[in-house]
Amino acid sequence: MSEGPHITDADVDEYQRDGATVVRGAVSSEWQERLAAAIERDIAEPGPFDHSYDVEGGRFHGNLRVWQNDPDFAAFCLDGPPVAIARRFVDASHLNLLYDQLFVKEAGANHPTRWHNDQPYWPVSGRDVISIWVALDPTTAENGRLEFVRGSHEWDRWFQPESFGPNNGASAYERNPAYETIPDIEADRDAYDIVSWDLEPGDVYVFSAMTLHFAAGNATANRRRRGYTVRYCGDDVRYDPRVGTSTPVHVPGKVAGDLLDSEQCPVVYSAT
Ligand SMILES: O=C(O)CCC(=O)C(=O)O
Repeated sequence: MSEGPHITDADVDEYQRDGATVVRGAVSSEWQERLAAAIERDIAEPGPFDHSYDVEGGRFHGNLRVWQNDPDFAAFCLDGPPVAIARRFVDASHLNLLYDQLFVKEAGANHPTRWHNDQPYWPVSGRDVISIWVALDPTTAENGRLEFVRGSHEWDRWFQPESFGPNNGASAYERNPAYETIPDIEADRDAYDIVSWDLEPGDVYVFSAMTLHFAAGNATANRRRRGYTVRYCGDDVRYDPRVGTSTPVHVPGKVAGDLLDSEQCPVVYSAT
């Protein structure tokens, strides 16, 4: 495993308390170059879970499980910096890769990533589910930095998944009666404790799967915003294919209560 970036106890405390934090300089320029090239390969010839769309002004390139289609994404997810980062933030004797995902907002793709928390979309239960979002470009309010509702990972509120594309709100997800409709956070921002950070290339956001987050559209004329997220699960996580979860993340052959260990969700760290 590659040696990880410097992460302090205060960073870990912030993640545990607020549900989100930032690690500066987490991904070397060599890794950034490999990821940038892999992103261009996926844009030119997308893997099977492509969920890209055009909005007025620009294109959004989204895809997931891209590590299964490209050796550089695979090396990054299985043995690269995010494994060391996840190990530092999650107290785990066993870590599985859940999946990875591309979020490329080209200049002018001025469409927000709606407020949501991730875990309602995913067929997993447990608390130790962590995402590491890698910036490949300077990421600011103008081109769609991520924003988080501080502490929302502790609310235990499961919001109904909705689609993210231009048909925002028209759900591609089955409705789960146990989930609630998400409030209109954007219309009432002052009511929430929203935190955000600008990132430089190689910086990462680290956030819990239950933390509410959002990203504005890319309102710039000439700055891309390439984000690449890798997601891991720790000891307490089990397979839980609830109604409303995202089909591409389902693991064939698994039933509720199973460990995730599989070709799709490989073990990236084990203490034993
Ligand atoms: O990059 C974005 O716009 C959204 C990212 C996101 O929602 C995630 O990584 O879970």
